[in-house]
Amino acid sequence: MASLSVGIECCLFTLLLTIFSTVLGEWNTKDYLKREHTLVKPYLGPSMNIPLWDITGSTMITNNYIRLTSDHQSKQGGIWNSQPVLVRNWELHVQFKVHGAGRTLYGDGFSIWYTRDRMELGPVFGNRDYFSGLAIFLDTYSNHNGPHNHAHPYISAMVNNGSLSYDHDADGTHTELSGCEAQFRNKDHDTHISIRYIDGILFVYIDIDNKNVWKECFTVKGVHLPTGYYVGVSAATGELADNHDILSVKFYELEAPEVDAENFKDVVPSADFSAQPRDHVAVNPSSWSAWKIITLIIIVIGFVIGAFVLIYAYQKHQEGKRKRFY
Ligand SMILES: [Ca+2]
Repeated sequence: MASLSVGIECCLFTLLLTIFSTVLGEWNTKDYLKREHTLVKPYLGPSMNIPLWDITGSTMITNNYIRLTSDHQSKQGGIWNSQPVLVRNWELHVQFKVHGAGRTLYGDGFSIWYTRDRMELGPVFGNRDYFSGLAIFLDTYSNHNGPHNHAHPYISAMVNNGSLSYDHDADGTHTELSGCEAQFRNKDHDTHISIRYIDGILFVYIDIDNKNVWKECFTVKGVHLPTGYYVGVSAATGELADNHDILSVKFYELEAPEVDAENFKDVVPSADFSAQPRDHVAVNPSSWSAWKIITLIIIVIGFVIGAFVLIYAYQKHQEGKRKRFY
């Protein structure tokens, strides 16, 4: 009877602990909203600019949204936080609206950045190529009819140390870490994306179905990013166009008690795994253990065959002996 009650107490304690930590976890997320990396209404400060954020290119500020590009051809626009991110683990919520007159033809999309450089217009969704850091692309237009087997709009991640070029003609297929299809365009309701980077794992969630819940887009382990980079959002139109509007950017610091963020300032952006094999040959430690296993199997098979041959030879020898006796 005593052990039963101890068991129940133990279960209750675990249950309470779980509930407590869950509730505490949610509180923490809310408590650690970092104002210096956050963009919410009203956008404009007293001096008629956005405190701690800079705009570039075609970007327009209204009372209700930041328009990176309007629904016109050949536009590039961006908005960049001026404060480097000094926390190791974080979560970014971006509320956006992509919409336009095009029914079947529209583009090109926008991108959320965590990069070393900022405020440089360029060919990668309105930002520079050969960037250093992380990009989350929300690509609305499929540029090629080639080997990728997903529809658009398509959300994907790319990590770059400054040496890779984003290949528009291939929709970044060769450099993407992972991705998911997401019909986020021309919605009457709010559309959100969440980018969570915690202990080297990148989680991307979307809330685009007006259900007010996060749905997993993809998760990638082994993503290495330094601290000290900048958050930005940029967009571009080409021959095809769309309005690319940002309604809010909310930055949350996630707890990392044992880690000193200072230790991560010199990390070179890289990713252990990618969706497609890249041109360079990656060192894969698991292939060595695979070879070891194959060698071991060959040795075992060799021994077994050898044993059978010996037994067979021994039996033949015995038979020969017996024949001599008859
Ligand atoms: Ca594209």
